[in-house]
Amino acid sequence: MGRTVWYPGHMAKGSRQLLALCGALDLVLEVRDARAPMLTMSPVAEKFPASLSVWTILSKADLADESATSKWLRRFKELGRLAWPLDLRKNIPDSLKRSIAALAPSSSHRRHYREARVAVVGAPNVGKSTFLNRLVGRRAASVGGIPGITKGVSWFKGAGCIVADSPGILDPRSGAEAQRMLSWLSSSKGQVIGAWDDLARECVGYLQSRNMASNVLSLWGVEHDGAPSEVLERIGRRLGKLLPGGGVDAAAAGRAFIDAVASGKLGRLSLETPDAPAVREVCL
Ligand SMILES: Nc1nc2c(ncn2[C@@H]2O[C@H](COP(=O)(O)OP(=O)(O)OP(=O)(O)O)[C@@H](O)[C@H]2O)c(=O)[nH]1
Ligand SMILES: [Mg+2]
Repeated sequence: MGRTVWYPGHMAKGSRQLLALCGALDLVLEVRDARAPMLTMSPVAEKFPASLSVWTILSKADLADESATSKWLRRFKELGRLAWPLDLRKNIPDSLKRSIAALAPSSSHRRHYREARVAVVGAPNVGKSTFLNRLVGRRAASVGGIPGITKGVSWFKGAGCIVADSPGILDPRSGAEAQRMLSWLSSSKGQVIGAWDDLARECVGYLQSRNMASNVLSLWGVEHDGAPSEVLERIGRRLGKLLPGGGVDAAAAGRAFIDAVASGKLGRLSLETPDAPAVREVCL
């Protein structure tokens, strides 16, 4: 895999802004993608002081493998961390809204403001702004299918709290492999490092290595065995992604495959489970 690591300027700025305001926060809501809770861990949340509570939202649970999500919930529980798996296309549970609305500002903040201050943080495109909109009950923050929609920290009035949206921040230590895996979970309209066919071949290879390729490709009736380039060739033929001479248009096939993986067209899929070796060793 390529070595280029993508770290746009707004991430460094967003990270600085969040760290500067952490002294004024009463709660952090960290949004992670339920399909890859380790890969999408926020590098900012771990820099906050241990005294600041962090609750985890496992977004896009509608796209994740249900048994993998149950395992993640057990793992979070073992670690004493609160976590909610949510399909943010729907309303969030009233119990979660009530728990947030019931928060009071910590004693050191009470002199300055009456309502609790909450920040929504997380990796790019995990659904932070969608979650914030659910929390405040209106389309307050911009949402989009590609990473990098939110560029800075902004505050919104919620029910019983003030909520900050923040830009998606990648872990600068995560490396190109982890970043490329994250693009398997985003829309194919997004920016990727390298070519779509390379990305798709890597994704096929990863799914094969985790025994997930047959599940994913059976829906298209594509044989999952063999070298990833052969599998991509079969995908291209199956989808009719052909060049004028009749050969497969590997880039178009790759893009269609990634889009189908990301959007759930090939069924529910989790890239990570707590019992499988982590792509990246990070602590929960
Ligand atoms: N299927 C599904 N899609 C979701 C869910 N949550 C968010 N999305 C979609 O994911 C995409 C990204 O959502 P945003 O809320 O913009 O994500 P973000 O984390 O704010 O992204 P940035 O600001 O770019 O870092 C949008 O297309 C949302 O509609 C979910 O639970 N399920
Ligand atoms: Mg956003």
